[in-house]
Amino acid sequence: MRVIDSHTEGEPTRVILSGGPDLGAGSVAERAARLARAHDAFCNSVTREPRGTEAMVGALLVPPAHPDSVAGVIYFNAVGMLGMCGHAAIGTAITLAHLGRIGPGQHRLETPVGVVTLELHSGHEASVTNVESYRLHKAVTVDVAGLGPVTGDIAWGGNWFFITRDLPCALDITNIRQLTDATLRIRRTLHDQGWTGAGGAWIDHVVLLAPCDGADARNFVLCPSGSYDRSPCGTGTSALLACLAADGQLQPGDPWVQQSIIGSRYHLSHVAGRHGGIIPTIRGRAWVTAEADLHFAPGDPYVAGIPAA
Ligand code: PYC
Repeated sequence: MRVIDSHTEGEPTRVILSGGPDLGAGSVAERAARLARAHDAFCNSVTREPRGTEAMVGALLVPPAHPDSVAGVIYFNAVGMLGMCGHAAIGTAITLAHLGRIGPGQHRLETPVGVVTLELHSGHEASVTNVESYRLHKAVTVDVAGLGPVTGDIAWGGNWFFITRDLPCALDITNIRQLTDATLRIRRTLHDQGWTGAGGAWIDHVVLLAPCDGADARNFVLCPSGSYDRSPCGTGTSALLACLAADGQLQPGDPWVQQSIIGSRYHLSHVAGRHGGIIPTIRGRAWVTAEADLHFAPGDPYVAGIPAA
């Protein structure tokens, strides 16, 4: 299986160029549903140890449904599918540029939740214009064991997020264990109390937000696998901008700088969406880290990855 690895502001992406399953014809959403239904072992083998890591996002390139798109892509992590993925879309842009498949300018990329636009800038920088993002519920309060009441918004940015400013401790890299534990509890409580995204979707990401010197905010983001986002989370910050716009705190075109828990940054802005939400654009940097062939030797007991803890 031929792959190219990259990291976007610290968060890893593995683009699968060949050796993935045949998902047949149809929209990227239909092919993502087939991947989720029938190809667990493939996804796990790419993202889980010993070949992957808990933070790894796989990006399976598929032929686009429309000829004017540069590619279709299905994002997944060590526990399942992602609708969209901001850091991995920037990683995909830099990888496609590395392969000579795109140059400067704008390119359509089909994802299971809609078409996004990639724009390659100079050097290692790219932008992704995301799907329409919106807030579903404002100021939801849940009583979390060991933390007390936690209030936040439930919003969509290509994945589902709970976004709160109620912090268990400082958003500092030395507090990763405590932040992970707190956000896992928040996520479990939301689930136990019946809070979902649209259509009953699992709220699988939690964002903790704090003021920040030199940026508009700093975040810690819990991802579905239980790992944290090393980047400032493109879909999470899209969901945040949707909340700020809904509250009148951010106007179309206003710049927003989002810092991650490791100190890396995205630059964002938005325009109004067609359905009452916003269309965010996320700008960040990515670097190719490896071009490799993954091997799956007969008899390897961990050929489909080590089961998630
Ligand atoms: O950048 O959207 C993102 C993302 C989601 C999960 C990890 N990164």
